[in-house]
Amino acid sequence: MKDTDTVILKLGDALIIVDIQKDFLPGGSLAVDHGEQILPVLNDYIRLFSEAALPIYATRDWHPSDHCSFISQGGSWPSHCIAGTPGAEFADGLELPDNVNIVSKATGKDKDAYSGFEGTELNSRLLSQGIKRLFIGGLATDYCVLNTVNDALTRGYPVCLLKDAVRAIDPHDGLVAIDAMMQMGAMSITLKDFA
Ligand code: VGL
Ligand code: ZN
Repeated sequence: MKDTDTVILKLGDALIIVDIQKDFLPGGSLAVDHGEQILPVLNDYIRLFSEAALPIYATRDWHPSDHCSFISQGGSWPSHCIAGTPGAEFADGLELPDNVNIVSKATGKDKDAYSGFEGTELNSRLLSQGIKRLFIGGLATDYCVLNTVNDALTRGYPVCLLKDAVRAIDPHDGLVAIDAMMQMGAMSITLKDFA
């Protein structure tokens, strides 16, 4: 975006907050370094969307205790975000509104899903709410944010990546992921771009 442009929120916009769960934050079983730094930024985005009466979605990793992605099952991750456990809860510092739209993903034992669109009703809910453009931030840049953004672009939504509200599991992979999302057509914005 050009220096002189500002983002003006409009009807048809929605905020998608990806996987801000205790297990992905310091102290959690799959903690993203500095993940807590994006909480106040996401809270600012939440306020912007709430004040404009625009919908807010929050995805969550919602795994069974024997999920295929866990090392104990031959997968590559420590156990994390087991449905109904404290680690799967949204972070205490995230100020989600009461009317937040929650999307649970990777809920079956045999399939992982990094994208909020994969195996969920996210797209049909967006369509039924008349959503035309998505603002996406959260954790982790190199996995669930990357895949959610790519799926959104593939489904035809213009996407604004909230660059000041993402953190990566691997910082280098995070930079590569941001490049890939821009290459796919996402626009990178920060809070400063709002009027
Ligand atoms: C995620 C690894 C495993 C994520 C979820 O939310 O980015 N990463 N499960
Ligand atoms: Zn997971």
